Amino acid sequence: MKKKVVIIIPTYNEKANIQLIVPRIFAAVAGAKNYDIHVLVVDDTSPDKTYEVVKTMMKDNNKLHLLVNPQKSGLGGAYLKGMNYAFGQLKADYIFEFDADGSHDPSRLPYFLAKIGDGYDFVIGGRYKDGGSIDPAWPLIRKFYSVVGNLVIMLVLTDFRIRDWTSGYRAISRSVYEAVVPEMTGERFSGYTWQIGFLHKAVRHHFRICEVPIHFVDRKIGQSKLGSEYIKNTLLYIFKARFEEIINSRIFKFVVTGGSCTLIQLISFYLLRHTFFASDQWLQLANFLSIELAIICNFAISNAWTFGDRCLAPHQIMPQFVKFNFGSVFSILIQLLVMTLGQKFWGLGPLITIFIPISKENLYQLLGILIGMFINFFIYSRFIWKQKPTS
Ligand SMILES: Nc1nc2c(ncn2[C@@H]2O[C@H](COP(=O)(O)OP(=O)(O)OP(=O)(O)O)[C@@H](O)[C@H]2O)c(=O)[nH]1
Ligand SMILES: [Mg+2]
Repeated sequence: MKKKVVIIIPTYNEKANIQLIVPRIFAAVAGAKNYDIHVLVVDDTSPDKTYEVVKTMMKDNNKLHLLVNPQKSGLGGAYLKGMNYAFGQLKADYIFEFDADGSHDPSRLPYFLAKIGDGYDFVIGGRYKDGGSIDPAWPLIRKFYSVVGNLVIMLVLTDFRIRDWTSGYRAISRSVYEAVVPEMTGERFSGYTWQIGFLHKAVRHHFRICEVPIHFVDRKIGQSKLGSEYIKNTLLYIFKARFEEIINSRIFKFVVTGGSCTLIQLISFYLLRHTFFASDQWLQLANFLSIELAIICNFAISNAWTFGDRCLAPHQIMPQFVKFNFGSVFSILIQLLVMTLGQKFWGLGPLITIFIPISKENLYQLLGILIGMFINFFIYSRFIWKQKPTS
């Protein structure tokens, strides 16, 4: 059966452009026999009455559709409504994002379709891929924004596989739509940030994404709707998204948990050594007790937070805690060993005063903790909070 493809064109004051682009699109895909191709114009009640022109064209083209928004809802708002309509009422398998202004060359459409045929979920028209280009006549400032913008996005999101994050020429499958759109909530996606946000979320869902080279032509008719808020919103989005990713990453949580427990261990050891266990014969016992306290805290925080997604059931807690202690045996032994070696070769005694007097034993302890930490991460993630088998 033929796959249904809906090419969504958001328009705002594109009366002259829309008349030219629609026939060019249908001509370009006339040979694509495996696809049933439709065009959906999403117009925000343009003052120039773009929608009237579309209505007239629809009279002799039953594959041309129109959605009119009573209010201007921005590029993202238009695409959201367009996608809901295309995948809903029109029952599309794929949609395209496509500009009305002639910047996107319809003759590239078959290349996108070929990639869809190869099983890709997301095909981007890439201007910076080998064979792609931007319009040499583009004002320098626009080139700068586009090139530097893409570079900043790649750096902040630390993803260099995609070269053109801001391209508005794209093919998107139903499965991407179903996974990504529920996450596209909030005011910040109503404008041009839609493009970056949508692609970023698709990347993080591990969809199959590729780029086909395109030549980007500057618009000849009408005005650009790109505003300065685009830069501000984009920067806000990428930094916030990356920050959220980092603080939600397991390695970050592991480091914070480890850091807090290290602090608990250092403080409790210090307090023990300055109170009940001041005598040097109690050195290793104080060391051991502070290690055990840190282990208990580590277990509790890890279970609730670091490995919270694999949180243990109540009946598993005790046995796993015992296992956790056994798992920490290497770390405990290393810490006791470092302390013993330190005492043997460099002795005990004062070292430095940073607000409070620090002794050599505190340094040995810290060293032991750091070495033990590396071993712990490996053991915890392999044996205690094992990844649940995927069904
Ligand atoms: N429905 C709707 N369409 C919009 C809106 N803003 C822009 N568009 C359309 O989105 C497409 C891209 O907008 P452009 O202004 O060309 O933006 P651009 O291509 O990034 O910028 P230029 O290269 O300067 O043209 C065009 O077809 C516009 O008519 C909007 O608020 N609502
Ligand atoms: Mg444009």
